[in-house]
Amino acid sequence: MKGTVHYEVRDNIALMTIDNPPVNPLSSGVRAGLHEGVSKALADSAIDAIVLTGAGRAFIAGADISEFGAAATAGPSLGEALDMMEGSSKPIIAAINGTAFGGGLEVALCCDYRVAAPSAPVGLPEVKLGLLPGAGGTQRLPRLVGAEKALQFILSGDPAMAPQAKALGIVDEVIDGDIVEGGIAYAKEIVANGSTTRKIRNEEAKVEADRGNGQIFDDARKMAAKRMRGRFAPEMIIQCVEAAVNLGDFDAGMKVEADCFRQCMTHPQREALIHMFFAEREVAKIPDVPKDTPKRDVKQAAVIGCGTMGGGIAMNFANAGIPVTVLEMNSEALERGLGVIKRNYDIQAKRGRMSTDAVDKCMGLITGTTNYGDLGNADVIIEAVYENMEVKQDIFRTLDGVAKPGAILASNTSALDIDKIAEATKRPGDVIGMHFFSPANIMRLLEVVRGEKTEKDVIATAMGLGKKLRKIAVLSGNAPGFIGNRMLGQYTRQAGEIILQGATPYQVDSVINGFGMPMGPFQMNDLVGLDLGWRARKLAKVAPEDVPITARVADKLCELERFGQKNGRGFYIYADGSRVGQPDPEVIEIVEATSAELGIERTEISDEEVLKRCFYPLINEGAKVLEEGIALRPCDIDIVYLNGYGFPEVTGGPMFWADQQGLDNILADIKRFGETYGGSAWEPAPLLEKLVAEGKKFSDLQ
Ligand code: 3H9
Repeated sequence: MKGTVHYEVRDNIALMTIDNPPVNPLSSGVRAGLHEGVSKALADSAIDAIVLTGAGRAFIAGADISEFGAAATAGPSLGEALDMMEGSSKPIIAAINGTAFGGGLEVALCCDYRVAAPSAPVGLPEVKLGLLPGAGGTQRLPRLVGAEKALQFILSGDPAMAPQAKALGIVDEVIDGDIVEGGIAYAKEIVANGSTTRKIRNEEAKVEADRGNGQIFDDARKMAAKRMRGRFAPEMIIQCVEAAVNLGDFDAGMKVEADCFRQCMTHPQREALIHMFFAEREVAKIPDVPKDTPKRDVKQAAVIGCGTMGGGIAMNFANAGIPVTVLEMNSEALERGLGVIKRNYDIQAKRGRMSTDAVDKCMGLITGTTNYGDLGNADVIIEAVYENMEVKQDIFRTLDGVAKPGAILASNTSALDIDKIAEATKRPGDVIGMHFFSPANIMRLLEVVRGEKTEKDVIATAMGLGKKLRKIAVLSGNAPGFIGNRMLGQYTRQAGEIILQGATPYQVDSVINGFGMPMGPFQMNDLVGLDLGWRARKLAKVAPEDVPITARVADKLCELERFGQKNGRGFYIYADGSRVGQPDPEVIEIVEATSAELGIERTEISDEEVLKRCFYPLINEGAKVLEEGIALRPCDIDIVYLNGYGFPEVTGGPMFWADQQGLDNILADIKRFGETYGGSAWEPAPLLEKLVAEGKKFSDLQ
């Protein structure tokens, strides 16, 4: 059995301490320990009250989610342990020492009283895992705080710190100092005052007051539709709280909760979201760079280039309290870049996301320069100039001359060879890729790219720095496009082909939006700017017949000065500076004319085919990326796609989604499309074929 509950007696008080490191989830041993401890205390006439607390940094982190989907475990269920607690004739006091989440808070709600350390967060985050509080939380919380507040609390899934939880009515007392001593003192006071117990299940006043008030639930449904579009759990939560309010019978409400919880547990969204929870933690683990690998100190940073990316990266450092110097080629560019940073901060302040003091503090941490000599004290220098190998090599050659020994030299390249960049220096071990995603101050993903000679402590430092900058860092091998952009190439190429074969850009975008991506490929093209590729091709004097067919439509749009969102016209029309584009019949004419020029016959393409043709080559490429060791595990790819490309969270990422579709089905479709359309996109990855032959999934590789 996993985990335990220690039992000791202090002055007629039974002290039960949950011990299941590191965060005390309710594993089998904890459930058994709770059941056993409470029955022991009840059977001992010398015990007046029970204090329940957690060892280490958490009270209880919730149900043990690693047990979900596994074989049933031995010992009492959580329900049985909670019934025993709620049936106790002796008062039980939860002394919440740290995190009380999910089932952990529900345990506390089965206690008669709750006291908490000021720094303890309490919350019901189940919704984030596609679940609902299934241990009575949906029935007890409305009885404690009313339906409206309970719904807000459960639907947001966000924690409240103990003082805020007290204001809400969830916690009875916030205790400074030793929480166990405080809890015991509180218990003695209860005993001295007549040992009154207080069972939330019997408190009806708040739910009675809400009965018949349908507005509360209408509002909750509106909010869920707006903020959690496509999510299954929120409606289940609302139905449970409705039952708590309207049924007027605690046990009947518990039955509704049990039924809704079961529906969530068997829903694919739950599996996907729990996969994401573990994946986020897994990506930090690098087999040959163990957790105890020493890290270099990063007290001062520098960024080369103060354009959109460089400015965003500098903001990340300032936000994390790390002083940063930004270097530009000349004072005009520098002033412009610093001006953009200030404007971005001002917008955040205006939206109430930052105080003006915080803006001043961040701006105070950013220094501009045009002189490489000023970078000598930086512990990490990130180059963020445009994608050109010679320019980058020049910069790294210069950095080699000015950076202090041991400084980490990073490139923000999104696709170029890190080893080639490193060759420009005499210290390739200190060179690494740190690929931020635009807008760099907002997007969570950081691809850390390991060169052939990158030192392990440099990798450990870059991964740790990602965490400090509040990013989620994923390690990638050094190959063109790394993980994300390499796979994306297949997706965008397919989208380009599909519109020449019969679909419209608007059909493709609508299918991809319907799948849950915030942007379809053509909306994305418009955002990035169609002119980037067009200008590059002009500069390189690419002959018209050599322009890839998938770029022909975009190039024609550019010839008509339709560059995308930046000038209000691209694949879409953006009226009056709106960021939401409207379809334009002229674009469809251009697409049709291009098909005709290329001799491609247009036929109707179903939405189902559009979806498969966009994502299956991306997944196939993902299998190649895994095979080549560019990504460590399938879950690393899932994290990249969720945090860098807007892949919908409820799918669990492309590789997890592929497993759910069935790899055999995907392989069969890839072969079928290959026969119809040909091209390298449809050459099945050997790993995909191997997994299908062995009846395995990507998740079997973890
Ligand atoms: C629930 O309670 C359902 C009930 O309503 C109904 C039941 C019938 N289980 O995040 P960290 C592991 S649903 C198993 O790095 P931190 C985690 O994987 C649950 N394992 O630390 C990691 O393992 P490893 C509702 C768990 O200090 C290690 O602990 N509860 C669980 O940054 C350290 O985690 C939640 O949703 C768990 N519940 O953050 C809370 N939690 O070292 C989920 C953590 O091998 N947990 N682990 O990689 C969290 O939000 C954060 O982990 C927490 C600690 C804030 C607790």
